[in-house]
Amino acid sequence: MIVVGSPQDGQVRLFFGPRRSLSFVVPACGAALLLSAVPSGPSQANGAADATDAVQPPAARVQSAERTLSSRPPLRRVTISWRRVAGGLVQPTQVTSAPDGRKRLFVVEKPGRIRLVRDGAVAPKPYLGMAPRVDPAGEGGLLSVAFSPRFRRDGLLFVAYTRAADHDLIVARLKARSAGAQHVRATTLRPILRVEHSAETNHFGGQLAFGPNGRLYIGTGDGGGAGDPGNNAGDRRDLRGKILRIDPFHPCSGKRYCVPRGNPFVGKKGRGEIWLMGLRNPWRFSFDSRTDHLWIGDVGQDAYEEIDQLGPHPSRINLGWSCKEGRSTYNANRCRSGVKYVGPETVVAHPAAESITGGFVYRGHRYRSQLGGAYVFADFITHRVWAYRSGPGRVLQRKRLSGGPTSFGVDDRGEIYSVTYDGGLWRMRVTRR
Ligand SMILES: [Ca+2]
Repeated sequence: MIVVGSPQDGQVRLFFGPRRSLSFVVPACGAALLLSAVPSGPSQANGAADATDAVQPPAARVQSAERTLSSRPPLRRVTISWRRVAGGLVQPTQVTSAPDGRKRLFVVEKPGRIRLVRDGAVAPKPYLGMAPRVDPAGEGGLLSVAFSPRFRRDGLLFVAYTRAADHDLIVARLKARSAGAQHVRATTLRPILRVEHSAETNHFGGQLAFGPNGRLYIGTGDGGGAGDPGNNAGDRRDLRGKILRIDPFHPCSGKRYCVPRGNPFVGKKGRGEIWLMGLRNPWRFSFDSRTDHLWIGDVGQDAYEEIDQLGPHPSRINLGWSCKEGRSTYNANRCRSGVKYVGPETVVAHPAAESITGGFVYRGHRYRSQLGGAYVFADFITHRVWAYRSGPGRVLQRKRLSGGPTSFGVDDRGEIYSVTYDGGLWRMRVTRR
């Protein structure tokens, strides 16, 4: 998310700081741009349109999920703005809801808390407090929560965090006493999966989301540094630089989860948990609630920020890194003959974007006629926001959301929210021009 290269390589590195700001910046390739990375006040948020548009067209191979686009107004006639719902959150990394109809939002805070928001009010007592277990160094911390699809009945939720001992990435299960509880005790936490990540404090990935068939999908970064020095993303024996897929509700073979039989490396050489490989730092992915397509924002290295779209049953599972960055060859030594690398849905070239924050396909009701089926995403550093449609009706636009959008989420009704690193929670609004 936050790292763009590394100082060892004479590139740029940004760290999350202990306070609600970026702690330092080492400009190497664009100081003017980096100045915009410093979170600023909410007054600038409902931003002005940008003049240019560097997003590239989608790869021809991608089948559009949107077949009725031409009947919808072009996105260029639509304006997205952001209404501040709450502030004072501490380095929020995610906003989400639980499938329980209670109209609550949950905001994950990087230092190790989850806050409960209802009707714009942040509950003073955290929903979950687990800071002693978390190492918030670098890009680490408490990075995601996902509620069980049967949360109403089982009260189970899952978190991803970097653990205090060695900042390895941990996926753990917790149990609420009841679905309506205002607080979940950290003592109910049970780690279920560990991903080695002790060498570096960047590129953790760390997103959780339930997808089709109630499987838990887990995004992992390539292990950090720059250029994937260990070639982890391309290694099918390594859990880093992947989207993993597990069944976290049943134990198997001495583990607290099972590997679904449909995963590509089951019965083959490679880790059975792997669903997709060849990712650098999947910083926020989501499923289209209508089509089950998986949309991934994969943070780029030097040149391209990437959006990937995959159907529910992708037959090719290597997204390219570190052979490819976007559609370009990044490191030819990492490219293997016989491997079919799946190209991105679209890319945004630097410096229009520097650290992509993947979003959601809009399936809410309120703005359905204007924005239905469009993918909304942003850039953490440049603060630009895009709405995107693939296929013949593809149109793009940019609006800024200042403060550093780290994540998007949807409420019970499918309306889109964002959290910004300066502590803001925002609700998306759409108007016709
Ligand atoms: Ca890629």
